[in-house]
Amino acid sequence: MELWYTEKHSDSVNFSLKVKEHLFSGQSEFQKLDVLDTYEYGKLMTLDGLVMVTEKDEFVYHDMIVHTPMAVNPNIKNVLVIGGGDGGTVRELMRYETIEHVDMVEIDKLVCDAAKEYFPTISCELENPRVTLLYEDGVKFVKESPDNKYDLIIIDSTDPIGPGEGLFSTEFYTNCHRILAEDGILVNQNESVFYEDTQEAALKANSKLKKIFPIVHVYQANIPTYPSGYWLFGFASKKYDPIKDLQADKWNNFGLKTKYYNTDLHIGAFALPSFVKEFF
Ligand code: AG3
Repeated sequence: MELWYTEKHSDSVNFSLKVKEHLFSGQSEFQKLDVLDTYEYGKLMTLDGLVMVTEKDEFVYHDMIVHTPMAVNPNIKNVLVIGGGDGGTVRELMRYETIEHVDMVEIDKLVCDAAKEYFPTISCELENPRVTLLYEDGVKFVKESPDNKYDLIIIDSTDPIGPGEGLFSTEFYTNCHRILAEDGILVNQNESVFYEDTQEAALKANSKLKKIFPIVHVYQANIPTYPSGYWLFGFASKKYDPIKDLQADKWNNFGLKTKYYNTDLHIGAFALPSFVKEFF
């Protein structure tokens, strides 16, 4: 007998992985969480049945969501991560000795607990003393944060359904803008435009950001386990252009060994295919 996991990527497209073992299933007050061990992608975490991270391709997402803004402003010291309960974003941030503090606001403690238990290579920096982990609603947290507090905000969210919905709202982005420093950068996971199911979310997030920030761009990465594999991130800033202000030499001087990100790829990631350009 074979066991397969399937995520519906559209009404007529399924994505399936052959499963070795179903390791964990839990229900929090917010969502259902499962951990599966798969043949090709190693361990995989799903929330409400949708892939969040796999051991094999998480490096793409976490490299792109962290190193891209860090190479534009290598002086970033104070960071806010919204979501990101698996710990991958914090792990990459902690590689910079220059980062003084990270507040991570994850609504669901179960995500962190499962990550610590089943994904030690991803969650390994969650207990770092430079990280304050808060189990709170990110929407409420940004509403109550003081002005100009953070140099960088990373929105490491789920899709805009269930607990992630408010993290795609105008009110949330407006508060993010207010609590960012004058040279602050916001980066979000911006869904995909390939299938209609995620396209609307991708376009809405971008148009809302454009109404609030003077500089807004999307950039791309290949993440095989997300719908279509063609995934977008949003880059919004009050001051920095992601290409003109790229500090390649400074970033390369950090000497970080990265499996996906590099400063040549940084420039390429903002060069969008023609069909994508038409959307933005
Ligand atoms: N955040 C989830 C990205 C969206 C995936 N969507 C889907 N599979 N339908 C990933 C969190 C990684 N730290």
